Amino acid sequence: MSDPKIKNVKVIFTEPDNIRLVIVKIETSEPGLYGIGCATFTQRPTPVKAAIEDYLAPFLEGKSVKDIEDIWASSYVSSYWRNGPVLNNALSGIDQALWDIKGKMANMPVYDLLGGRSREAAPVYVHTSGNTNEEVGDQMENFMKQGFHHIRVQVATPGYATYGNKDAKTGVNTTNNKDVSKGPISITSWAREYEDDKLYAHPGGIFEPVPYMTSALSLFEYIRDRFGYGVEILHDVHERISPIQGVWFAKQVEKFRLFFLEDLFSPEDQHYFEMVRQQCATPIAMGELYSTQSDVIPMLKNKLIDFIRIHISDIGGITPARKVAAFGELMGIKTAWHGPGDTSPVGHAANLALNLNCQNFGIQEAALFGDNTKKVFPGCPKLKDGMMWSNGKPGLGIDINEDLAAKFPFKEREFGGAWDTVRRADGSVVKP
Ligand code: GCO
Ligand code: MG
Repeated sequence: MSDPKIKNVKVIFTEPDNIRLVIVKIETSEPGLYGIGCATFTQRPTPVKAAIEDYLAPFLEGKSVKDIEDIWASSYVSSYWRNGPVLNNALSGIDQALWDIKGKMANMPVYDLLGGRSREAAPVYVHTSGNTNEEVGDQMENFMKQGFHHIRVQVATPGYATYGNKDAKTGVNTTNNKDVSKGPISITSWAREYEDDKLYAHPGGIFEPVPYMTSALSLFEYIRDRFGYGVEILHDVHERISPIQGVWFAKQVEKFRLFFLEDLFSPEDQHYFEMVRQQCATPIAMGELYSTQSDVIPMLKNKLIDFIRIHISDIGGITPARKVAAFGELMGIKTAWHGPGDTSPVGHAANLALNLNCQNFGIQEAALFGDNTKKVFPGCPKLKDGMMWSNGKPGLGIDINEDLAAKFPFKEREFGGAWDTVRRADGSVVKP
């Protein structure tokens, strides 16, 4: 095999469908041989670009593309202080692009480099959300008709803001609960107005745990009454309730037999999972907020979670993710890599390579990519019959149309596109 060198490392910004994506392209000394990788930290794209262009590119140009392990390890420590979503997304873009190149050089898909497939396609889950239980039920029915068996369900909390329901209008004047038997009346002037013409990663507004838990439990009851217990439902708490409320909620949820309950606690409170384990058998998913491969170790070592929800570019790409997956396999814990719209199609292709290879694959979160996104990324993984399918092409099997990508520059966003602040009725900040 020839020994191509890293000739040029490019960072490509593109926003084909209202989500900012960061892609790394590595061009090699071998004409026509290049690789692409996902470095998408959609809330902070510019520091990722700087970390690559100012530091990793000069550090790597001229090096052989072959030794991904050495490139990963030397880049990881090249900043002395390491980890975190900025440096690890930068590293992930490089890492995934090198795996793409290695697959192309070997003329085989990355999952074959990892040891071949353990399944033909990867089951996925899709998102439903609505202002009423009926609305969520109707969306679910629609997805079930398309063959989806695993469905995430989120519903608005009347009178308050809610995670996962982007339609929920928020802001001071629409947080309109005035009935204290339903929840506290918001007194804060610190919450910002929700403006239709603004692009938000996710609207903020006023969130209250008790009304939220009440509406979520009524949703699960409604869904099980309407569809029975055969279909798999998932729910994301998004770390918004207090630890002890989380313990209580996990017990209430148990009877609805969820496929998994996600982000019940924030990483800062994850020691509470011991309490949940002692009191109920609700399957637990955790990890999208981890920004280093070692964050998950205590959760795997003590069997405190059932599904690893890591956003693989946040820990540095395929190289660390396959090791986390292997550790999970030995502990009987499955993967459920993070994969909403702010994981680029390249990131999904990387997830898919691991999903087809790893014995302990659990489920893959699917994003329904927009038409522009599919055009910018030829080879975007396909969804059919509730599964994500590989096209079997060498490398990650996906490409980027740079000219088209350039036609979708990042749109202006207030505060550079920060996640909007979520507050309690008294004005205090809620983890989003
Ligand atoms: C999920 C996540 C996302 C994140 C988003 C952050 O389970 O898909 O919670 O919705 O909130 O990716 O940008
Ligand atoms: Mg989540």
